[in-house]
Amino acid sequence: MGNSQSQMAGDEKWTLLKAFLQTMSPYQYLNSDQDLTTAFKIYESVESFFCSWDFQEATSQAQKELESLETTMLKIAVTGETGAGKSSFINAIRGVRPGETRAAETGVKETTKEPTPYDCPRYPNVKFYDLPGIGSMNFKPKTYLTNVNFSTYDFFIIISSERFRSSHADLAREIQRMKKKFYFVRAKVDQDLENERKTHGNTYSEDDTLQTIREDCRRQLQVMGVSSPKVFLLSNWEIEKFDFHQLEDTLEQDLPHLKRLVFLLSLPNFSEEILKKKRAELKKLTFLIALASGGAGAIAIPVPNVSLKCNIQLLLVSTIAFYKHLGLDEESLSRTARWANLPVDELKGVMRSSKIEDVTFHFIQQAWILTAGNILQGLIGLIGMLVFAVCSFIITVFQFFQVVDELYADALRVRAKALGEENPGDSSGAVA
Ligand SMILES: Nc1nc2c(ncn2[C@@H]2O[C@H](COP(=O)(O)OP(=O)(O)OP(=O)(O)O)[C@@H](O)[C@H]2O)c(=O)[nH]1
Ligand SMILES: [Mg+2]
Repeated sequence: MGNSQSQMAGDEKWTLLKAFLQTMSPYQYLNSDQDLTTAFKIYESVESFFCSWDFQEATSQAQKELESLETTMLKIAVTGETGAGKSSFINAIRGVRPGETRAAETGVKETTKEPTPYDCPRYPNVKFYDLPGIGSMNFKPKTYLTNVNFSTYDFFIIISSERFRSSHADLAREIQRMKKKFYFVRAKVDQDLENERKTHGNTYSEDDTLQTIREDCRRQLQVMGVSSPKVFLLSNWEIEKFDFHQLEDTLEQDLPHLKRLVFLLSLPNFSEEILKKKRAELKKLTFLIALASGGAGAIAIPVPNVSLKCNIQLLLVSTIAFYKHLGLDEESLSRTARWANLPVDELKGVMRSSKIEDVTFHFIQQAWILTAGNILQGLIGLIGMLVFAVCSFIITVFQFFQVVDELYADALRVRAKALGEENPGDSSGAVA
């Protein structure tokens, strides 16, 4: 089988693949041209991978990549002056409300004296470290950074509020000198705006005030020798406003591949943008899972007339993980329900996917056989030309694409319900 595949000319393969994917579109597993193009490209590279390498080699590489995703750690240090809003920020970015069990303690008197790690509820491998306040008198950035063990962190977020202080720039410069990245956050801008409004009455402009603060922070950092500072203005009380999501985007984009993914998956599902990004990343992950599922642990699946193999256990674990990533597992739903002050059953009531407790080995196997049936039916005439391993791979990809789309639509419905938006059931229309 492998030989006939490798002998096929490039154009012929392309035509076969196109025909194959076009057969798929009536099943609506692919949602957009972009999905199709991505699928084409990935299929091509996977196919050449299968042809030029040992299949076991390909699957074990995919398995290793999935394992490293499980073990990738991300440590984010949050520092800044005492009382600036560091702990409040750590709660806000993790989607945790003050007073919850996992919340960082906040308050008007100095509360954080030791670096304290806070896990992300959905992803314990992502930790925010609440560092002690830097104070402003005789601040020695070098000693401070040594004391907090600076080298263990992936990057720093410096939180300031009210006005710029030289200690901020001293710290930023020292972080850069130690070859680490930092992001400068001006918190409590809600308060700044309120003060400006009271002072200037009718002549007050929110945009102008924000621009002035932003420029002032940037200029002062640069004057004190900090190069290309990234400055974000935000309120820990109103994360939908100002630069909160821009900061999340920037952190995500600046991280290397696996850390980027774990950071994104750790973010709460408050914004539709985050959910959309998660959906795209989970679809990409699908290709890895499909590749890995053909290796160790793969069992014969009873599909009529074809000998296909798949590691259903891996698909089961991955499907359950996808519920978690999209906030649809029992624990996440309970947290969202507490956050929204709603009975958890009301959130579950808007979901249309299978209940997580029904997702069993048997359930996944049946779903796989069903997808295989649909796909193979459309492939009569072509099937003989495909490597069986590639067939199993494609079936898994399409099954998971469907799972991701269904769970994404549910995540939108749950989000809408939790935010009190009307007709949450209609949110599925947003799936593009
Ligand atoms: N208006 C407003 N108040 C905030 C914001 N962030 C924090 N606060 C308030 O500022 C005070 C200090 O916040 P914390 O988050 O405890 O500050 P901290 O930097 O962790 O303080 P220490 O741990 O003592 O160094 C608290 O009363 C918060 O409620 C914000 O964005 N806007
Ligand atoms: Mg604190």
